[in-house]
Amino acid sequence: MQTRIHAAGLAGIDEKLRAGERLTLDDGVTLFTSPDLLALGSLANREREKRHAARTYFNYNLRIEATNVCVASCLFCSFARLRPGDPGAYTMSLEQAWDKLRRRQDQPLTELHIVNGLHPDLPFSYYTDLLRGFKRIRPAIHLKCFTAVEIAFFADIYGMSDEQVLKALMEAGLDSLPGGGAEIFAERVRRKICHDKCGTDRYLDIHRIAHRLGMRSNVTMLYGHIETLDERVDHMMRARALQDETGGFQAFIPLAFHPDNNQMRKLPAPSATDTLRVHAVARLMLDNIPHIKAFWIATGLDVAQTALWFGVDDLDGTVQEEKIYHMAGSATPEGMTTAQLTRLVRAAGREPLERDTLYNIVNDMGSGVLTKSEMTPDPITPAPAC
Ligand code: V47
Repeated sequence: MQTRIHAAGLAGIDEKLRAGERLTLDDGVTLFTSPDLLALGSLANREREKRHAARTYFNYNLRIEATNVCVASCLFCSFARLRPGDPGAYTMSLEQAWDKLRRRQDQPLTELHIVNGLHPDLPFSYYTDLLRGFKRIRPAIHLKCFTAVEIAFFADIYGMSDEQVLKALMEAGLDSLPGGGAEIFAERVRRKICHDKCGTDRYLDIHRIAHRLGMRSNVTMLYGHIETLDERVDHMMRARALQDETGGFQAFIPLAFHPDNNQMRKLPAPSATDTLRVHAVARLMLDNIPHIKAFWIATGLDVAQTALWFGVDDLDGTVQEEKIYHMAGSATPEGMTTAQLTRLVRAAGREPLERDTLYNIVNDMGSGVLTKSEMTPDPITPAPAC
């Protein structure tokens, strides 16, 4: 492989990685443009195995999208409907939303992942009651809810600061933030594809505040549309810079653009090799974010499985009832069982572990790696390298 890495023009980057040196924007672009996918993959795999050996994480989670009414007009979105009453628009009553969890009492769910459209008419109490109700039904469930874009929207329409919104939601049961809404941080792209929602600085600041308040969060990147390679690497570096400050990001999640039923439908979906490259480059650039997640609903199952050799150590979870990607053309199943995820990981020659949202191991799937130290969550501290 060393010969391949040299032939691919990646010897300098290889040396930097071996020396524990940080990669630059130019290095990231070089990685993207190097023709040898396997050379790139082997570098990313080395970094992945240094952190996680063969371990591959997933969790038992359920999605709830309580409303798709949304005042924003993101060009890539197939899920949102502008006004209540528009064809396909829906808003669940609190009882309807809570029922989604009640009906799964027999399932060992550990996480509820909730994201919504930006609904102009609901009161703030809808969201706090929503969280309180879920905790009443299942006190131990982890509530990973509301993107930074939703937090900014709540602050603006309910006349609160971002911090006040976060504190009020935490008081009602919020445990962490998902990474959605990041899209591409470069202002050029944001202006074109999502001009009327919270900008990059505010997105990052909301995560900064959430980390300061003791929550963990994720960060995503929507790729495969109009962004340049420089803009992809710049996006990763902005996430890396905030992680240097706070240490609160758990996972970086590249999200493959899906073109069905939205205003960018003329663009092709990103290829499998592009998807493998993005995940591999993310592993190499993001030396301080512990996990690189392949969201199998977005990548497809086969590519997610292959990505386990291209820097990825996390497959999200069972992801039952996902809507955003299925409305945009994802052909993946509506959800996976832990047995199916386990088989998929083992078939790739990796070691499956069921985790909770904070990466405590809840089921070692028979591998015998469950130890007390792995069950203790890491405290949040600034972590320049992991
Ligand atoms: O922000 C919307 C993306 C995101 C499309 O934190 C699209 O664990 C592709 O954030 N094609 C929401 N992508 C999903 C999300 C997420 C997913 C998995 C795990 C986590 C986590 C968060 O979905 C949006 C947007 O970037 N999106 N429409 C589309 N047509």
